[in-house]
Amino acid sequence: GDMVGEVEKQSIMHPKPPGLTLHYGTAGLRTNAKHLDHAMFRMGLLATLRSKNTKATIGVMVTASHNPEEDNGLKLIDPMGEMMAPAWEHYATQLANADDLLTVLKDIIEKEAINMSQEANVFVGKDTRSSSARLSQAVLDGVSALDGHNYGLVTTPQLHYMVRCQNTKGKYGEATLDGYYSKLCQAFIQLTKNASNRTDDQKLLSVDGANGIGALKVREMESHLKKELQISLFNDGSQGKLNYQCGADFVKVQQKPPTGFKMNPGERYCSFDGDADRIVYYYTDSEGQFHLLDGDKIATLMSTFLKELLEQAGLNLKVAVVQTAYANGSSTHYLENTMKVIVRCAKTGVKHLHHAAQEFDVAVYFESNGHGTVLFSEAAEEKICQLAEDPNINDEKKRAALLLQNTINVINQTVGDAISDMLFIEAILAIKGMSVQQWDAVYADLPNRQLKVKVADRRAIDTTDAERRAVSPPGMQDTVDSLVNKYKQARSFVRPSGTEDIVRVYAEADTQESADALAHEVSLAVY
Ligand code: 16G
Ligand code: ZN
Repeated sequence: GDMVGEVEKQSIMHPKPPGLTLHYGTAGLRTNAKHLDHAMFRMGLLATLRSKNTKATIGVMVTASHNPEEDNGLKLIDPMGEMMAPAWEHYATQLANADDLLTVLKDIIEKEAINMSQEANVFVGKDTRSSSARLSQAVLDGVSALDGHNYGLVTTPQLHYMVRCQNTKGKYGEATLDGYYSKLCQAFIQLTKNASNRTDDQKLLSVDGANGIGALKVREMESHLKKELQISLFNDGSQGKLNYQCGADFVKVQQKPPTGFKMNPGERYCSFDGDADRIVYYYTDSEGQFHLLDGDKIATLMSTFLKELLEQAGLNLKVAVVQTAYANGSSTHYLENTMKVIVRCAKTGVKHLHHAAQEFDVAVYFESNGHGTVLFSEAAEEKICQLAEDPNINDEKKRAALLLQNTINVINQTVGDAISDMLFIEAILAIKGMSVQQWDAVYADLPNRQLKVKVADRRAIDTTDAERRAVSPPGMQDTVDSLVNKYKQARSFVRPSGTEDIVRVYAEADTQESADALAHEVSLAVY
């Protein structure tokens, strides 16, 4: 059809650098922004095809998340706001690397039997990187959609949200930023009405915006919060560099506050990453000791809150928590044995957790690094709404049902969302009258250590059991097992990184010395 002819002309403006190979992986495409123009144009083409193929709106987000400012990248968003189906990731890689673009394009059209006269609709968004304006224009050049929409600056989860709203005809909300803020903030305000004796101090929260898009969007949202949450914004992009010495990844990896942060003992702090799909909390105690509340602590807080409400509401809905192998053993133990919720382990990467979570009535999923959200099945949502409207129930049930209903509305179910997670966490702490120290004290993290190991070929390592055990090279897992047996409360695993050319080693044990020693010994056993 027309599109192919158009592509021939346009692609001359977006030449592929010779010898460059890109890979569309767990985090989409990501590399130095200098090398991405052709890939952006081509992903605009792919989004158009995906839209015709699904007969729905598709999203394209230009961002490299927590990577340095010099990098950029892109992710495609499927109709319900989830990440693009794995089957199409392969097309993305093929298209990004094709020397003969038209042939690959025609191949995809044929294989997927795409009706080229079908309308396309693509939403495009970008983060605050200096290269994002130029690269999102390249995407738009590739989008030959009749009804494309350029959202400009948005967080990654905001674009996921817009796509879902658009494809569910308003059932999920309005596909505008104002619609997003209204839905989340109204739910937040309703939730906090259930917090008795909330003091002004408890309404204060310090947010590290990683000098990125999250900071901008928190500012935009502020008036919707009606002072029920009073945010002090740091690293708002006015001075510092994106993700540099700040942000969720820095805080999690370094186990310390963003550089230059003056922390007051006992106060709550949180950090977003560069595209605001990750969040971690932290505080210092009266001795000046730093405490991190990561994705595991967040999942515990959320799942406990939900389980208690479902019990109060008398609803027979099961709560599950989906984690990865990196989840601290104490969190898994607490969830299984004290909270008695179902715990599942999924492979690293948000799409795997999201997929596993879809099996349950109510599922909280989080990676330790702070990416996560809550999913409610359609049936669960229906039961909750029915109960909330039932005139014949007692006050306790009514309160629980209404809280659950507002919880559904405060959550962005399409993907982990720092802003939405923050509002939900703040609401839980307010309703429970819980301080950040009390939240932290729910369980104590086991000391742990992560190491990177350089090997000749990381693909020689194959894993099973959600990456917790290696099946090759032969004998390696046996060695790891015998090392683990030397220590108390110990656990260790080895997996090839999906984002770097290295192998990652994780170890935990009863003391930091033991965890360090175990990680070291296991890293020597990797080959
Ligand atoms: C990607 C994933 C992140 C995961 C990380 C692991 C998404 C959006 N991002 O950044 O969730 O934690 O990869 O990296 O899925 P690794 O394979 O190098 O350990
Ligand atoms: Zn991110």
